[in-house]
Amino acid sequence: MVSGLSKGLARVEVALRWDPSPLGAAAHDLDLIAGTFTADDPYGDPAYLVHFDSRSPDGTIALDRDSTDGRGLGDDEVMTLELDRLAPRYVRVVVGVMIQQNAGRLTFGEVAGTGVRVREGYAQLASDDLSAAAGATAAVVAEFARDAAGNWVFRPGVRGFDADPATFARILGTRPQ
Ligand SMILES: [Ca+2]
Repeated sequence: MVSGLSKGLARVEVALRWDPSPLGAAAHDLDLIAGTFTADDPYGDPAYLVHFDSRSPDGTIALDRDSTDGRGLGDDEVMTLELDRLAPRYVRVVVGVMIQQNAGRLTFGEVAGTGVRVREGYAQLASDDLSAAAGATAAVVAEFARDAAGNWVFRPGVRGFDADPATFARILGTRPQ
């Protein structure tokens, strides 16, 4: 875990992997998505979103690797977040995974080999197989927030949402129950 003496997180990476769908079945397309939140509405509407089709306006959050089917070795989607470069008005960043629902309802429990890792450099902050969200179609997988001193800290935890991608993009910042 992040030490109390830490200067705060600077550059973190969230990596997602999953296995392709069975032969003959529709492709399983999972997407990493990040939402940023400002001090005046930290649990409300995202200030902006970053995903396969949307870039961060200041380039601090980027999707470096994108997949529509989970094929290939290693991580299928990778997002880099340069938290130390975010403007002070941003106080919270939420990273989620959403499953495209192109061929009917598809949950994490029906996608093989799911895994999310959160790293800063060589330090692993979290690793999760998303089994806690087995019945969900989207999930928050990592949250970063500024502490009282303005330093970025990591808040681990996987939280499933029963929402399609468009809905999840709107509500991923809601306060945990
Ligand atoms: Ca994808």
